[in-house]
Amino acid sequence: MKGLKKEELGQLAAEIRQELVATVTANGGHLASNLGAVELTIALHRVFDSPRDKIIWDVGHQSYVHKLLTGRRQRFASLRQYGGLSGFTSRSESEHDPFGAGHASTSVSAALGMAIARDLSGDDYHVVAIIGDGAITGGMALEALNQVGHLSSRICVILNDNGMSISPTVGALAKLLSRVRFDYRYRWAREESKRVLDSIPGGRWLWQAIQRVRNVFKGLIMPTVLWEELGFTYMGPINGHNIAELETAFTQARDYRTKPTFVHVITTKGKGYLPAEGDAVYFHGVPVKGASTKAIPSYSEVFAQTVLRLARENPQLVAITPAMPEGNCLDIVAAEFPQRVFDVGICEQHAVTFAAGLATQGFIPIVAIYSTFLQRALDQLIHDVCLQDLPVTFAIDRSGIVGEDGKTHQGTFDISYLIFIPNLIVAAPKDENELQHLLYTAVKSKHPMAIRYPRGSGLGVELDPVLHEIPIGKGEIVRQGKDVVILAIGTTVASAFEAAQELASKGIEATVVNARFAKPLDSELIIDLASHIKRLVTVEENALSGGFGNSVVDLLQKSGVNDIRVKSIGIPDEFVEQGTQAFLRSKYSLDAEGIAKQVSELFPSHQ
Ligand SMILES: Cc1ncc(C[n+]2csc(CCOP(=O)(O)OP(=O)(O)O)c2C)c(N)n1
Repeated sequence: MKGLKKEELGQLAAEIRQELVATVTANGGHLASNLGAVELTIALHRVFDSPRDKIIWDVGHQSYVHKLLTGRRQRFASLRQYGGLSGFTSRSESEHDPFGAGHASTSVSAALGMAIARDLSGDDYHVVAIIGDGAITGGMALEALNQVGHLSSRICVILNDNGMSISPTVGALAKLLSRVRFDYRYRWAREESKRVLDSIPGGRWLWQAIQRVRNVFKGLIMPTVLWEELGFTYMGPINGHNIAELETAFTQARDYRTKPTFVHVITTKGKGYLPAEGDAVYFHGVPVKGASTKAIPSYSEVFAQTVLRLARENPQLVAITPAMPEGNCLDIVAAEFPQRVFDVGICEQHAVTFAAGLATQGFIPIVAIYSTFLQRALDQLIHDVCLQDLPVTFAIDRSGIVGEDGKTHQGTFDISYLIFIPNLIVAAPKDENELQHLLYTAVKSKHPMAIRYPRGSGLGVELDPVLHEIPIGKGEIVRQGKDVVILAIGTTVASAFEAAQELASKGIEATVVNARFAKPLDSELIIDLASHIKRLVTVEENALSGGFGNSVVDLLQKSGVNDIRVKSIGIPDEFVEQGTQAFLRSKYSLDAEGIAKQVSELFPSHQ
């Protein structure tokens, strides 16, 4: 590619876009972000020398073009499939991915680490971080920029500014950037005016006078001063779809050796594919072709509809999302209560402590957050919410296996990282109807409570019109049987129930329990059943280490119920690959067939 003539690059960009649209509309994935980064990526690879120079993509969701240009074109059709190319950057996938990602706002920290390592070992490569205007609002990115400015290390930060996170980027920084984008459009107008003035007598003098006045006010009208004050040399704004302009800016940044550089590139999300340009929010992450369009509402939809009902009844109820108002459907609530729904940006830690602050003043905050991203805010959860026993509800979406987003996004750790926290109630509904009752219970509970639910449609059960409280720490028996207890939590209850039907045909009668709460456990029910039935299987879509099953075993040991056989089904000590949810559930024996097989192994005579 480096050898291509300048006039051939437009064709390359067009071919890349064709390939992106063809593959991503089939496999699902981040289409709009990649379409917007085509020219930027081409220019980057023409100016920098990967893998010697380190190119670090923040989040990694916009790295598809980089993958196509760094030897992964042949495998591109396997994007996001089991065993295929990751939808993010991954060190194990290519030497051109010096840092793996999936979660936002890590690139500048990683880049700084590499730059310092380079300097300490006397090497000379370049380190480049490419970060979006959404990801740069994350606290970690700002912490890193702060240290880069302090150390004045030689790194290049490229801001890929398209005005969008998944939704339009929010926050004061976003406003500042949009002023620059405005100025960028203004610059085109200015160039046009110059051309016109140059063509009339006296026009040049008039132009110079206008420029002098403008320069006096430059600091005021150009908010770029911020980056300079932070210790960077600022370049931009650059037209992110003009390869020549990009190459010039990147070359200057590469060759500037005394200070960190900040190149501000303006791009259009979805560029070159009209449907995506028109609806960048939908095309941020498109579903797999042929994905179910069942009329059954998703768990996220039922969650949001319930919040809406509760918000109508209680003016103290507020909802918070760190940058995912579409994903968790809080946009439905925001449409009716714009003042009571807060998109805080990609700022999970802040979201949690912000909720804690609201709770101290008698408000009832619901933090809607994906399981994988709540990992970021563990200390805020412990220190700011639970230690003070503040009534914050955590609606933990995308818990368990999420599918094609893979290792960085699976929500398989939350039970483990929640149940050790004092004061916190941890629940998981067996279906979408129970989700609404648990939410109702949580906002009434006056304590911190976490409710985990999975990605995708509910089971299609009826939704009770009247909400009621569920007794905290109480499970329910959904099927009676004398041979074995299957103690399931969350959506595994439905699969356990189905498994029990299958087992009955083999002559094994199972009691199935919907545990509902991972903390507090329904100790009375569990001890009673275990001491009578003597065979117990726990099922959870969570890591086995520190999970629900572990805590049940612990309970049995502490209660002296020893003479029973216990088996735990869940995720072993590994990161779960990408693949369809159905495939992965089957791989880990979390579907009905797998559960039935695992349970029947406790009955050798019935095999
Ligand atoms: C910690 C974390 N929170 C949320 C997300 C979900 N997420 C993925 S991409 C994205 C938006 C990123 O916006 P930006 O950096 O501007 O990139 P763009 O897609 O607009 O190019 C979000 C919120 C994430 N990956 N990581």
